[in-house]
Amino acid sequence: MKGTVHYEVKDGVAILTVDNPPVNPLSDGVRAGLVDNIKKAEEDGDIIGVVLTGAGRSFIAGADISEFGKSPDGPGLDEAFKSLEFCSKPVVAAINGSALGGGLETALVCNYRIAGPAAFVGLPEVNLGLLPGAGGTQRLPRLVGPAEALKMMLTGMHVKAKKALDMGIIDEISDDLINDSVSFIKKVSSESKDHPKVRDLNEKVLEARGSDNILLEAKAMAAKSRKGQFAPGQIIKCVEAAINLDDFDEGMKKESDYFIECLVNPQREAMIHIFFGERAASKISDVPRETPIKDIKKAGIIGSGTMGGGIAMCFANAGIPVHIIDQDEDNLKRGVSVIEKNYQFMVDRGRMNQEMKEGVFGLISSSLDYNDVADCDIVIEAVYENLDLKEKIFKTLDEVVKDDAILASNTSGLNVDSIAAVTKRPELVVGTHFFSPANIMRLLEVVRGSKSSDETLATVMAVGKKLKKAAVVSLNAPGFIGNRMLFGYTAQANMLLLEGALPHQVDQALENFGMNMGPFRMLDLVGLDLGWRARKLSGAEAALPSKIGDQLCEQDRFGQKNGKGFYNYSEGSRAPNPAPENEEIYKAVSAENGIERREISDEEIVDRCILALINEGADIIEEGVGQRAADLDVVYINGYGFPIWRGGPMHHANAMGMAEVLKKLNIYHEMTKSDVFKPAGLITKLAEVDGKFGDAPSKEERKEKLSFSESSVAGNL
Ligand code: 3H9
Repeated sequence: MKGTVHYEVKDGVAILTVDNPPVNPLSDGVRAGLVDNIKKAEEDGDIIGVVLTGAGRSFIAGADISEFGKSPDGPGLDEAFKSLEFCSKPVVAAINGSALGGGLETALVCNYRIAGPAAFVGLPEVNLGLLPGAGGTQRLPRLVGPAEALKMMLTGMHVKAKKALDMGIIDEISDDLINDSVSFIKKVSSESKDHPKVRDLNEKVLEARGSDNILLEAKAMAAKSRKGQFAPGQIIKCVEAAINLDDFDEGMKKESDYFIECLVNPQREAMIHIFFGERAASKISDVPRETPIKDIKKAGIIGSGTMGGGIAMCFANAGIPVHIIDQDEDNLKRGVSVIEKNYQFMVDRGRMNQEMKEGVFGLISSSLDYNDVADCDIVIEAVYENLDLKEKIFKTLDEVVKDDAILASNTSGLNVDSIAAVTKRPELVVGTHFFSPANIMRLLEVVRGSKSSDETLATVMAVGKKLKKAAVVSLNAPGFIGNRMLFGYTAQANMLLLEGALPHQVDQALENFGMNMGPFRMLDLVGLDLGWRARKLSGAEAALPSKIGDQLCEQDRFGQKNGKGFYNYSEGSRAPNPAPENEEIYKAVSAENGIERREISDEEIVDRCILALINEGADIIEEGVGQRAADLDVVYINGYGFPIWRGGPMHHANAMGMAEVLKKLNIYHEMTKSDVFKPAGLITKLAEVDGKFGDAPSKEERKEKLSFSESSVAGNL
């Protein structure tokens, strides 16, 4: 059994400590421990009450996520919660750290809640495709009111102790949690035999009865921020039951039914795959866990443009002082004022207060002198993509920055080894590919140079975690992971346009599939002219998929930046309007290239674009450029708008079944004759054995992969 609950007695109070490192989930051993120890406290006539707390930095991080989809051993949560809620002696939840999901639900079945100053609470089940299924949807609305409860459950937000106190989720904050909880028990048990139960507090739910506003607002919120997800609707139905049903236990029954529907929905498996995938991605298979990590006390950024400014904000937000260098005073002033405006925007939106803004903005300094980053522990170069310029900067940094500092390049595709080679410390050089806007996008591709040391990699992964990024390692190979996959996806979108589809049809089909933004809206946002200008300079001919984009540029249609591209944009608006005037261009380019336009179904659009991602992803895994299939899913969800509820492209392939993936690839290969659909070796192998991406390779295969990856990277560059 996993986890346990310790029992000790202090001044006649039983102290129950949940111990299931590192975050104390409610695994089978914990549930059994709760039932046994509450019984023990009940049976001991000298015990006047119970304090429930957690060992280490967490109170209880929720149900054990790894148990979902299996048949768990030991007593269920229901039994453990009943023993707490109906204990004849008062029970205080002494919340020492995170009380999330089933953890907060545990605290809600206790009579009282006292929190340490660093504690935080939340019901983040929605992020796992679930709803709070241990009474959270029925008890939290009773405590804080249905509107606040819905906000917490639909966002999954963490609420710090101070705010939780203001909201009424906890009763007190204490610096001396256990002693104060014991004194609290002594006080309340001497005053009364009756102790409050959240299930009996009906006032706030009754107030909401008879008005639909709260539920309608929640539905609007879910439709906007959780498009395509199943759990939010279920959560709202649970709260509706809490508001409208007189009997608490009937509400609990509804919650249980709706929870089971979430549990068996494929979205739950997909989202839990990403939860564990993000955590697995932070571990590098051949870098030992005990590798020392450098302490990053100060960071430097070279370049004050959009990327540099965004990265600086990430460090400041994490409480790490950061110094920005630019070579141009006007650029620097502009860059710093953009950062200030971004923070002000957050203040205006109520996302931070003025004092917090001053605190984080105060961590950012700037100058024109490279010597000012000499004492930094990490310096990230974030200038535009030009190898000569980056090499020049790295030579200077190598001279001025202290010898043991890490030097990182925020490149989206340049060769990190070439950049490292100009320094005397290639082992301290890596790529850190942030995504724009860096202060918002969660993805961080960490590019492993051939000489990057274990310590450098482990440190940069730890920095990624501190900056709250989803950090994924890629070998130093063209396009790394994400852009290499994107290439085939956008090429297919463009080919579909050449073959007869229109941009809004392609975008709509992929947005209906769940993509955050269709490919043509994305191309308009990025700008169509980058490749076109480069080709004009070099005289290179556009490849077939780029021909329409280049023709649009010839007509001065560069995308959102000048109000027209694949779509038209009204002044000051980012909303795409159809551009029927482009249709003649599409027809002409198709005809010039001997392509007969035809009706194309939405199914074909989705199949071709998504299969292109999957097929390229399979090669990336087989070459060892990405460590594991789930890493690619983490990349695509956090950097490219793939729907989290489908679990990423590789998980989606697993859900389709590898035989089906192979069948479809063969059909489109035959139809298009394009190598994009020539089934990857890994897919063919997996289809033969009814396997899945992510099936553990044997030791021999892993060894083979690692040595192959080294040669393939060298060959690719
Ligand atoms: C639920 O409660 C459903 C109920 O309503 C109804 C039931 C009927 N279970 O994140 P970290 C592992 S659903 C199992 O790196 P941090 C994690 O995989 C649950 N394992 O640490 C990792 O393992 P490894 C609702 C868990 O300090 C290790 O712990 N609760 C669980 O950055 C460390 O995790 C949530 O959604 C778990 N519940 O952050 C909370 N939680 O070392 C989910 C973590 O092998 N958890 N692990 O890679 C979190 O948000 C963060 O882990 C937390 C700590 C903030 C607690």
